[in-house]
Amino acid sequence: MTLAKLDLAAEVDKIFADLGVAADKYKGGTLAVRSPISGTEIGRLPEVTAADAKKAIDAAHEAFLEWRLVPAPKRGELIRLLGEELRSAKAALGRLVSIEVGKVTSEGLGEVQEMIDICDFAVGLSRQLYGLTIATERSEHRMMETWHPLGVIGIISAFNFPVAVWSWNSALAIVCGNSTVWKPSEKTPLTALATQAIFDKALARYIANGGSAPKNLSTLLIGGRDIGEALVDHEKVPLVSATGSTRMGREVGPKLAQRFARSILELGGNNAAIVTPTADLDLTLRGVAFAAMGTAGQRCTTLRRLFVHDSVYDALVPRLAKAYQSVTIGSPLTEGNLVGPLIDRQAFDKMQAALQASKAAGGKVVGGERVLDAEATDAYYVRPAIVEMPRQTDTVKEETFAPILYVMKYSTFDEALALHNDVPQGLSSSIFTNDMREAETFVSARGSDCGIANVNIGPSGAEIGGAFGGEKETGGGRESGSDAWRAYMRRATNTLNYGRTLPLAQGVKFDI
Ligand code: UN1
Repeated sequence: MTLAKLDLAAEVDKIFADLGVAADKYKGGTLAVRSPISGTEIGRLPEVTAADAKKAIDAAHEAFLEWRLVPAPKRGELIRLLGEELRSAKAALGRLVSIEVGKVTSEGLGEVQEMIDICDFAVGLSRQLYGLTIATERSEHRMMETWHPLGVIGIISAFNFPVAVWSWNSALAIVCGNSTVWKPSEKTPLTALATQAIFDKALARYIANGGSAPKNLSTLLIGGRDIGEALVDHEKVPLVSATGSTRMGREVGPKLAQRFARSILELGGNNAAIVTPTADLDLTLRGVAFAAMGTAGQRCTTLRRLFVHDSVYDALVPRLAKAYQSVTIGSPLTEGNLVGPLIDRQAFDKMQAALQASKAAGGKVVGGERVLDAEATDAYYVRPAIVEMPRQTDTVKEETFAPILYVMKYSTFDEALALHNDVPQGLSSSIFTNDMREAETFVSARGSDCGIANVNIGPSGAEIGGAFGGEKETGGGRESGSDAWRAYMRRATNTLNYGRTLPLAQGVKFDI
């Protein structure tokens, strides 16, 4: 069957019917959604206005005032149920991710697994929101710190991880005692709607089991840019976690700072890997192939720059180019395909422009051409491109959200490190080496300047247990594991005097 003839709208109907979502939630509205698999319309969602958004944020604030009083382990119980609901909906939601974003089946399912994983993490965390007890300089005093819920957490997410990023933020925010308001990408509102329905099921079970939770604990707002602005501008939103382009971050960051609100920014990446003389080339080949071509090059963590040592260049790069020519491209719903479509025409145009610019700068391009256009004129499948570059040009230093891997030669390790860090972005990075000195240097203070630095695995596909995020133009935010939860709480330092005298700190005297 040709791509254009796939009845994806019918599949969407079936998924929503199973999740109990009424058709008027995703049909007959103004926001049209197309599946990148076929380019055909699969939904038309009603949108809210900025005024509705403001009211919804006020209501979320009311929810916060109640939810913060529920003990954290009880809040964890809600997220435990969310994890259970996600487990039962994994196949359906994973399929919907594939239909709406174009991810191949295992990656669509993997995205839902990432949601389940963060729920498990957050459940444990709900009993571990620890503060310190600190030695005081005064006798019969005690000093400690306490972590309190923060307020309404705004979540602005991107198309490429349409639901996992919501869960990283929401699972933590909710166990931390906050309410959340979510503005998903306009390209992927259907998966957001499905996720909200799954959350609502968990909430209904939590309440049926005797749990207490306010209305409007988790709110989904479907709409355009003005909804994001409402979140950024609303005084009752103390933290906005925003994933997207550096351009978006440059607008959102200063606006939040202006009103002293916090931000977690997850912006562009321009991730690189260094392949050294001692690298295991079979492993490198597989690591590079997944990191550069997986998700059709549309992860923030996608591998975009490869620095290969002179001595292994000819042993690796032709093999890699061959893998680029033989990788299976096609419907992500067909088992065995590894590369699905780009999200839309704009992504395709940007990819072509970057390839043109790299050619003009002396790049040698393999791949990059559009394929399967005869089967679906409105879908944009491309052969991933591998581009041998004479040097790291301005085009290479930009993030193009498409499967383009720029390959460059190096001769000394220090030169490779310098090139590696010489870009504005700082999300993820890798080194392929069996030389302990190189590996350790790469992850040391003078090595990779990124938030994520790996050895002998590619830069993409991080687990949720670590903190996720990056430096420089990537925005500095951290989400997911480790102590990223602290961003969703406010810290109070408490000093308690259980004596009968009033010694002042620093030996100050004030006797009246
Ligand atoms: C993103 O691309 O926005 O590390 C997030 C990874 C995934 C998350 C990517 N776990 O590639």
